[in-house]
Amino acid sequence: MAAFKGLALELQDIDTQHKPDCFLALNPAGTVPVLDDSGEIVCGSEEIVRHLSAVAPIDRNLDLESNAAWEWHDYANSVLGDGTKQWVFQHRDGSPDDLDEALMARCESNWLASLAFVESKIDEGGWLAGPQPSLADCAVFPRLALGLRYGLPRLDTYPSLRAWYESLARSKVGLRASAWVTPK
Ligand SMILES: N[C@@H](CCC(=O)N[C@@H](CS)C(=O)NCC(=O)O)C(=O)O
Repeated sequence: MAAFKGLALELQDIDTQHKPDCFLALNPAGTVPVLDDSGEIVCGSEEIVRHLSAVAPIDRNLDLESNAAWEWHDYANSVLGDGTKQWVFQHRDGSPDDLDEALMARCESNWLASLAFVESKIDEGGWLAGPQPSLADCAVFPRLALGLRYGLPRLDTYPSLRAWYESLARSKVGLRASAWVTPK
């Protein structure tokens, strides 16, 4: 979202299996994401979106408020995110010999179902929730970038989704929003 809004943001990865004390001091619950906005600590993606939309000037071209955009935010977190995160964790942290094949098959099937769903919803204007970019695009794009980074199936058979993804990925916004998953 910071990338979409053009806000400066310094990203710091947290190993959630070995949380540093300085991170737990910011958020005793120990969950990510956490935003440190010049000393003001905001925990949780929803709270961060609300904080940034309150403190940053409202950009009329970026819809952060409609129900449709928030439904996509929830979809990105729960259906797409929860449905595939074990794939990411195992491919990122585990050994290729120890993959839980049944779990990976479920993640792959959830991923493909999500791709088909997103493909069917891409607006004629090319955005996910209406004729302009919104929280929906901010929420879904990095999830897809993460899945692709860790080897989930590519978007080749979903032409609208692929066009949406690639045009974002090539843009300045997409390059920044996926910098943390793109190998250097
Ligand atoms: N709904 C919350 C979810 C926060 C959350 O569960 N984060 C997970 C990563 S997706 C986490 O920090 N897990 C590590 C842990 O709970 O120890 C949000 O979107 O901010």
